[in-house]
Amino acid sequence: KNIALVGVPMDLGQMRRGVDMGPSAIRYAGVIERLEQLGHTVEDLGDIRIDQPEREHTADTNLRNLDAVVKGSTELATTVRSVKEKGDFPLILGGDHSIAIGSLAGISKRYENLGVIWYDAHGDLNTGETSPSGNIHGMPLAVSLGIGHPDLVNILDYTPKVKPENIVIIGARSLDEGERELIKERGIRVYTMHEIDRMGMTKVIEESIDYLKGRTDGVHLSLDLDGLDPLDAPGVGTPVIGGISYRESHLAMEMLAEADLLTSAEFVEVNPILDEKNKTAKVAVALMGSLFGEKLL
Ligand code: DIR
Ligand code: MN
Ligand code: MN
Ligand code: MN
Repeated sequence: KNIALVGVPMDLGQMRRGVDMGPSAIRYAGVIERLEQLGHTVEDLGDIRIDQPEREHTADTNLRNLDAVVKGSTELATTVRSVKEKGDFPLILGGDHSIAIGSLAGISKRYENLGVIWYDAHGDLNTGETSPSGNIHGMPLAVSLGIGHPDLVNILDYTPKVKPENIVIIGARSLDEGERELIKERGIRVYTMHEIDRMGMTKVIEESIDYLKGRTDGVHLSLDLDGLDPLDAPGVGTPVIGGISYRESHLAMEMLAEADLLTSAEFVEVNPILDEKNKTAKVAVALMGSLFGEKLL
């Protein structure tokens, strides 16, 4: 594959500063070498420019840092769109999860039915009305469905970016009330920790692949490192105990690699300030290895 690496040093979608250093931490953990060893061509496009906002709240909204997030998302969307136009595989490094708004805006333009695998402890399905925090990193999946602040929803001048029936959420264990309602109302497929425990990750991924294969013409993986258990991925801003293990995550990546289903991916919420000796970035890079075909034998 021709992989185009895009860093997004964004930390304005939530309150734990430091996640803007995620792309550096992931590069430092050896992502380029790891993927090149597998025979892929990697072009590092560097980092998207993120403005530092003058004040936290925009006058007409409770969404924190809205203008700066809109601007960064638009720039990311434009970059990712040109990567897709070249036919390369965008691998986007976060940054907090608000960056998925720009990723999906740039990617989905080329697809009639883009599928999305949302690997996360959270649903990221809040709006300004349902959000308990005002943090945009809790909203990107709703925004991509066309639900939320118009400035976010209309990035690159089209909406929605994804259809509810083309989404699979894996690893959920913390959902807000409005998110639960939206999941039920729109019929979004969710494998919570309960299903992962009960069915095993093998079955969860097999079902997800079968489900998406029939209905989509491309699939984006949006992997929030807080989907993993905090014991395995401690360097995240909103850890939730009882998560997906390191081994289960590797299995999931290996199965996705075998299915050759994905057309883009992003790894988000790596925060080196909260981490233990860059462990979480190293985990992210190990998972990317599996996702791009690494095998022991
Ligand atoms: C919470 C946390 N649901 C919110 N969301 C997170 O602020 O909307 N998403 N951490 O990854
Ligand atoms: Mn910062
Ligand atoms: Mn998330
Ligand atoms: Mn999360």
